[in-house]
Amino acid sequence: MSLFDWLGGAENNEAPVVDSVTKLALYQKAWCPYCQRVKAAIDELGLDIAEYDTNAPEHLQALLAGGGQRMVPCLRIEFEPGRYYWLYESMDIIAYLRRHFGAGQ
Ligand SMILES: N[C@@H](CCC(=O)N[C@@H](CS)C(=O)NCC(=O)O)C(=O)O
Repeated sequence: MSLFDWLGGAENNEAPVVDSVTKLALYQKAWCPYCQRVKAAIDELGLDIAEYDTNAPEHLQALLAGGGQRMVPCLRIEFEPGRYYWLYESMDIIAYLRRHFGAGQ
C-alpha cells in the first residue's frame, strides 16, 4: 500500500460507476471501526445509502454469496438491474464515493 492509499486516495478503477446512490448499499457492522470510517465519509458527503448489518444472517449470507468474503465494510454496487459489484476495503469505498458522489460530481 502506498502513502497515497493511506491518505485516502486509493484507486479502484474496476468498480463500475452508477448514476444514483439508490444503486448502492453498504454491508457493515455497528461496532466495526472501518465501517464507522466509511459511514463518517457518507455523512460528510450527505449521501443517503442503504445499510445492511451483517449480524443479520440474511445480510451475511447475501454478502458471502455475492462478494465471497464476510469482511465488512463492503459496498454493493448495482451496475445493471440485478447485477452487483462488491467493493471491499474502507479506503477504496471512501475514494469511490468521493470521486463519483463528492461535491461537483
Ligand atoms: N482493510 C479492511 C479491514 C476491514 C476489517 O478488518 N473488518 C473486520 C471488522 S472490523 C472484519 O470484517 N473482519 C472479518 C470478520 O469479521 O469476519 C478495511 O479497511 O475495510
